Amino acid sequence: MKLRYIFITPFLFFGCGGLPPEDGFIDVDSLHTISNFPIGAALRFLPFRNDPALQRLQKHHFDSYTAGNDMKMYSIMPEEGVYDFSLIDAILAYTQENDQRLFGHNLIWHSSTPNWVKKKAQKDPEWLSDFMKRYIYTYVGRYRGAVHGWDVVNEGLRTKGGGYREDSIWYEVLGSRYIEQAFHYAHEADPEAVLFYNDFNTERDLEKFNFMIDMVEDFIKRGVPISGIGFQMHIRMDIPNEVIASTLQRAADTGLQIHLSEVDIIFNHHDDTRGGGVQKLKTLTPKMEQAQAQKYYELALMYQNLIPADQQYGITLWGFNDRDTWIRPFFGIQDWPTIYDERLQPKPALYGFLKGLR
Ligand code: 9MR
Repeated sequence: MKLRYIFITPFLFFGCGGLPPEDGFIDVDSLHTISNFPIGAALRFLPFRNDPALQRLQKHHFDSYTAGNDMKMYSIMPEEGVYDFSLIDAILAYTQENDQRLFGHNLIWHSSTPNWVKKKAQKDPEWLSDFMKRYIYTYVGRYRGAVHGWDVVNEGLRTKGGGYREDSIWYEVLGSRYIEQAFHYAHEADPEAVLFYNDFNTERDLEKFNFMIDMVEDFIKRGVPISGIGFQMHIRMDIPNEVIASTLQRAADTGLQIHLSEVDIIFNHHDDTRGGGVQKLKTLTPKMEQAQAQKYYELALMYQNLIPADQQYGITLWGFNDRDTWIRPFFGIQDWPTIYDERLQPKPALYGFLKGLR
């Protein structure tokens, strides 16, 4: 495997001249219009649908929509036997009106599995397998042809290093075969849907990455209907580009679709656990903003240069402003990981990202 060469040049990403109007919208190029592949953002629909400023920016920049939480199992089936699709129907109507792709995040994830499912599964292991099948058939079947692709299994591997995630009810009860079973069920429910395995830190934890690639290649060999690899890409400023480039390149060599599915770029450190942030930097300086712009630029460029055009499923940002970012509440630190600031004003990062996509 040869690493294709990337040219990365330093560049100053200035903000725009003039004061932007009140709602934060300024006449800036549209990310998705400039890009050759879809550009998405994850959003929570309830605040979003009553937030005209955010909607205006979202319509301008994005042609792919990921539900931050609304499509997870705890949202669809908070209690036994009751499917609640009302919010998804509203999201689907919004994306259709605005000509956007709806991406399904996610079907099976230990962390979005409601407690009632866990309790029942512990008492009655066979029930879980049957439930998974019914859930996927019902859900994916309902949105057949409407939801373009799915994170079928999210974070099925250990946080660090190789191996399956053991602290998951799905693994505990069903063993590792639940992963491929979920892909089969999703494919049977919608044969056209693009089906992803999605995980975090795989762009930098090589042991985890290699385990994932072995799993994916084994799936391909045995005809498990996987169509893509999702790199969440919650990265830090100090994650080396060479490492990111080598994992992206190797993933592209599988021939599958590659989705950067939850991008943000943080300055501070954390240990991947809730409350585990380390506040090294307390304020955002212009120098840091420029460095972050450069990193967004380089990431977009790596994706463009290393992933063949027909495998570019797109780049999705996990929230696109520092007001709504999950990083602050989750890790308990102040940080500035996105392309718009707290007041929905563009940051240099937006211009860096635009330049990389161009
Ligand atoms: O950003 C999401 C946060 O609001 C939720 O409380 C949390 C649990 O459902 O999930 C967060 O999103 C995660 C995503 O679904 C999977 N990858 C990691 C994301 C950040 O934790």
